[in-house]
Amino acid sequence: MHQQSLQQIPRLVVLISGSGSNLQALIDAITAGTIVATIELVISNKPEAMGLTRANKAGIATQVINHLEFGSREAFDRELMHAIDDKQPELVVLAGFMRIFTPELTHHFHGRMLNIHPSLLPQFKGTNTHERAIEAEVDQHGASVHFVSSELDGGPMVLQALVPVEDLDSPRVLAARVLVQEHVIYPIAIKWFCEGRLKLQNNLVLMDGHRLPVEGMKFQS
Ligand code: NHR
Ligand code: GAR
Repeated sequence: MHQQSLQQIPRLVVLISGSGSNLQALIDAITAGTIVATIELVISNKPEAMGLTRANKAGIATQVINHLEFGSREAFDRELMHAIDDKQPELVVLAGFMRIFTPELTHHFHGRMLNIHPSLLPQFKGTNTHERAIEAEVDQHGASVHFVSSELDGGPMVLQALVPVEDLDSPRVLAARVLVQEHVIYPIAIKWFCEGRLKLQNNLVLMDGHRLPVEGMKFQS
């Protein structure tokens, strides 16, 4: 029997900074019934983020916590933690969120915060991943879903999508090709978490009770 029939419907809080197309993919999966969960709140650190409009259209509560209004990362993170904790979510979803967290926040949400990063980690941590992948002339690029830890883009790996780099790719074209795959794998990983199939235990990723390889599962469409 699925966990969902035994327990409450999982509550999610989603953090964004921009377009929110990964948020949209999640909203669509919930609307379609593929994922059984509720998005309790969408938080953006940027007041102008397009993702806020997407949330509003879907009838989801939104909140802006503008990092520019805080004197330190610690103060920003404390406000963020309070806003998230207020909703008591089972899972916090980073969907194009662009502010690095303090260890205090990552420890607080250990095992219940997922991120999608636009590269095949551990390659190309940080920003401008598509430019750097083209510059490095790699054949394979992609996206990675991982649990968030205090090590930037270094937390335990869940699922990776492989995307080919073509000869004449610009960063924009490559980013768009990767984004299509992000919209496939992120809802899958979130679904697994919501069903209680995906867990972090003793800093190891467990899927249906089995340990995953360190590079996570591979997804190729
Ligand atoms: N925080 C921690 N501690 N660990 C992670 O793994 C995190 C994290 C916060 C965000 C997302 C990550 C990504 O997927 C993420 C993972 C922002 C930056 C960054 O350099 C890097 C990685 C990620 C998010 N941010 C700059 C900063 O000073 C600001 C850049 C900007 O505003 O454009 O915070 O890529
Ligand atoms: C996505 O490609 C996501 O992987 C990346 O930003 C884009 C957000 O798109 N995330 C990061 O770079 C995190 N630092 P979206 O707002 O349309 O979901």
